[in-house]
Amino acid sequence: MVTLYHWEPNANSGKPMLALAEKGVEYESRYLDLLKFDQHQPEYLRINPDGTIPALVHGDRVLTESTPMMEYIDEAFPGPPLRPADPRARWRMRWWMRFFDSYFGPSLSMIGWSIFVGPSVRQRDPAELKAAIDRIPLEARRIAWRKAIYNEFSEPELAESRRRVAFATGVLEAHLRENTYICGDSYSLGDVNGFNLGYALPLSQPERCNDQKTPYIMEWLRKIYQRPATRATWTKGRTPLAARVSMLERPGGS
Ligand SMILES: N[C@@H](CCC(=O)N[C@@H](CS)C(=O)NCC(=O)O)C(=O)O
Repeated sequence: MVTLYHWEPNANSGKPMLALAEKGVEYESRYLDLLKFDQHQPEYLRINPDGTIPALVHGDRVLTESTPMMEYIDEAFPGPPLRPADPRARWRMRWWMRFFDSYFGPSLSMIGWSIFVGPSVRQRDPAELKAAIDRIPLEARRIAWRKAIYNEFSEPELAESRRRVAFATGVLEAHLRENTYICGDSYSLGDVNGFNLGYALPLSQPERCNDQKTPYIMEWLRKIYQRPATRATWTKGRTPLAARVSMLERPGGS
């Protein structure tokens, strides 16, 4: 009844994976290997013509866009609520999800594509890579792939992404100094969203995100990693990306 097409528990794919796990919804997991361009194959384009992941199929409905998809999951299935009932708290959750998706996430993603995605595929046959790029349906994704594969992210744009990551990390730390979770006391989709993009910050940005400079972010990440749904979801990863989560293990496992 529920099928999720996803890549690693990471950035966008991890959002519905973790939301479904928190709700206790069983789903058929269809892993698409982004590095093998599975998302641009005709079988998947019949599900999502944009060729981006994730996509959720629930009965005869196909849902795309990971953040509204999480809200659909919370609304459509029984299980613990993942959105606060109070209007202001819900506004705050959505404020943060917007900030994560439109500001923090794209900057981290550019850095990740330049240091992980590009180098992971670059050595393949050039003609095969060019054909793979030409098959990508969305222009914005074609541009991102081209820059990653041919190492064309410019130094000014990478510097701007690093600046934004530094700024966003500071905003998040300040918020978590005053709030246990994104919406205050209750765990919500805002935390699911933030964890997916930020779980590896202590490894990818060690000079900015660490126990001395950002103790509240560190505590928040460790607390979320202790949740059974998070642990179960991160075992579904197949690349070294997901394995990075183990750095959030508390000393002594408590
Ligand atoms: N706004 C979309 C973005 C989806 C997206 O771009 N996902 C990336 C993976 S994190 C993707 O599918 N990339 C495939 C590609 O660029 O070929 C969402 O939140 O679902």
